[in-house]
Amino acid sequence: MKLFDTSTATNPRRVRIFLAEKGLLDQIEVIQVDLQKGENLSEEYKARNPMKKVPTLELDDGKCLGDTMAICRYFEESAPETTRLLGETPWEKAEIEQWLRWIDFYFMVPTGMCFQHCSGYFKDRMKPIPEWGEECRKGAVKFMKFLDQHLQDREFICGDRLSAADINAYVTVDFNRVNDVRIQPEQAALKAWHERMKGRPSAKA
Ligand SMILES: N[C@@H](CCC(=O)N[C@@H](CS)C(=O)NCC(=O)O)C(=O)O
Repeated sequence: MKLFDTSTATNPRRVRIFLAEKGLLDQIEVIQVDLQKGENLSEEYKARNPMKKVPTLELDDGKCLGDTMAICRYFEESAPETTRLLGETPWEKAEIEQWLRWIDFYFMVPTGMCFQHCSGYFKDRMKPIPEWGEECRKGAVKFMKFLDQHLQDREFICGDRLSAADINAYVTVDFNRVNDVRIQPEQAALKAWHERMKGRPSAKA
């Protein structure tokens, strides 16, 4: 299996950490895609992922998945003996799904939009609107406050063990450094959770 990855990008990092937690990362061939050079825009890449984004997973039979959580779901289902990261009971699965969607819509999207519209990183392929980027920055700041409150007296975002919600939120908090959105000194619960996540071997993936 091949994972088309960009080591500095947020979405592929979610997959790498997810696979590392399951002990599956070393079974995958990782292929770097240079986004700034536009390698993801080539016809060859587009044939694998029509959205022209990373990550993409290519199975040994040539089938491709071009979405982070679809890739994670594939491994959750195809390797049931590994650590469950998307829940086991109906409640756990639903609660994790809720958080994954909250994190995507209210944290990851504003974070990505702030980066794209304020930095102009993709100005060769989109028109940056810095005012919109600034609005999105506020969304990321607000979600980090919300996370800090949620994590008072909790070790993990959902239930009492690690889930993909922790992984996705952790990766997004980390990426916010490029937007100069940081954990505030008074956000002790968020900081402690971030330190715990950073201390896991998977965080290096
Ligand atoms: N919903 C997609 C989003 C993937 C995505 O936006 N990836 C970014 C990197 S983090 C990308 O490939 N950007 C390249 C571009 O927009 O040209 C997923 O979760 O897989």
